[in-house]
Amino acid sequence: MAEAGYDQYREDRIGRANVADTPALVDFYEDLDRLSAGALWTVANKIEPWQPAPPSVPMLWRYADLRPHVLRALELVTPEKAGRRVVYLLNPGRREIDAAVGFLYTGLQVMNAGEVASSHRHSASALRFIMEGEGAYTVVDGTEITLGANDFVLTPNGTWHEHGVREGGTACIWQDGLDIPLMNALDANFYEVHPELAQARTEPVDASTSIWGHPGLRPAGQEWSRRYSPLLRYEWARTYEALNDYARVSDGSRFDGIHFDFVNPVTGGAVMPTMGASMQMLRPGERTQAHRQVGSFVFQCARGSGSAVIGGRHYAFGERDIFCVPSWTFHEFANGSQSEDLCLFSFHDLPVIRALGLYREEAYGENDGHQPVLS
Ligand code: 1HN
Repeated sequence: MAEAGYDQYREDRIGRANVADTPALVDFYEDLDRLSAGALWTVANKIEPWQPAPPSVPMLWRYADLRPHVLRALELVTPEKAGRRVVYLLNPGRREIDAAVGFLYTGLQVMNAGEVASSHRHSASALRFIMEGEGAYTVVDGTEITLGANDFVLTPNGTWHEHGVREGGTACIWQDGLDIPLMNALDANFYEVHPELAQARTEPVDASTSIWGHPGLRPAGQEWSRRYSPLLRYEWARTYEALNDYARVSDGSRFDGIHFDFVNPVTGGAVMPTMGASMQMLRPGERTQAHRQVGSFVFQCARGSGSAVIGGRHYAFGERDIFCVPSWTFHEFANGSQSEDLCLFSFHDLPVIRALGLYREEAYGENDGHQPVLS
């Protein structure tokens, strides 16, 4: 559970109704409760915080801790029986909705060479960030997509999708990110198994990349009006080249360093209606200033190592470690290495926050932009 320092950090943001219990009030509350009703002032502190007061706590999940258990799952269950063979990450403040942070779910999926996980579709949007292994692929709406380390891949809501690892490949692990808790909170989730278990490949392998994956070039005459990006894979080699190219001419953001959003090439907007994703780079020795945003974030260290201060708590992380930043929580990053760059992949719910007009951000105003670290 959250430690005392962090609880205080949360408590300080919550307003307080100030009605003391009397015997008459207790009677009153009991009468209301029997009618499935309640007095607002008894819950006002909980449901009307002055500012977002997320039940999610900052978390760091170390890959070195998780990986042996992810591999253990290979021996324990098959994709046929399990549907998807995944170890998911659970925020202690979000147990009841199985979220990693806010209304975002994340997990580590593992498949062996020659395995397939059957096709399904759902209202939830999904994304993948590839961690290790050779030969993985996913099939999204008739297109097979090759998955390589640090590739970012979309499985938009409503699309049929299945995964596998080709014969001759190795055990593959990737991070899944889904808006499942949000879909369930909205009571909007539908789920369907493909009648054939595997879909027909109606397009050539990696067709979406060949058509839509060229910066500054839009395929003439190709219509696209769906609410998600037609580009389904954002290849690491190109992303990394872009980061380095940007870094050559700019210091980027004081909060995020060299920072790109993955976007829908048709609209320039987020890749899916509910979730967006980013890749950022901190140069050797770089330290960012703290800010906070309305929105929940899941990060994966894609390259290098570094540290973060999130809500006053300090975390040191290495490659493949995953951490989260709850909404409206100050966070800052540092790359302590003097020779290696640090790259952070992240996904978030900002498309929802922005669509509802709820986005805000604020810089940490004191101490040159750096939070005091809580004991
Ligand atoms: C899902 O469809 C996948 O397709 C992975 O690989 C994880 C977690 C919850 C709901 C659907 C996948 C999921 C999921």
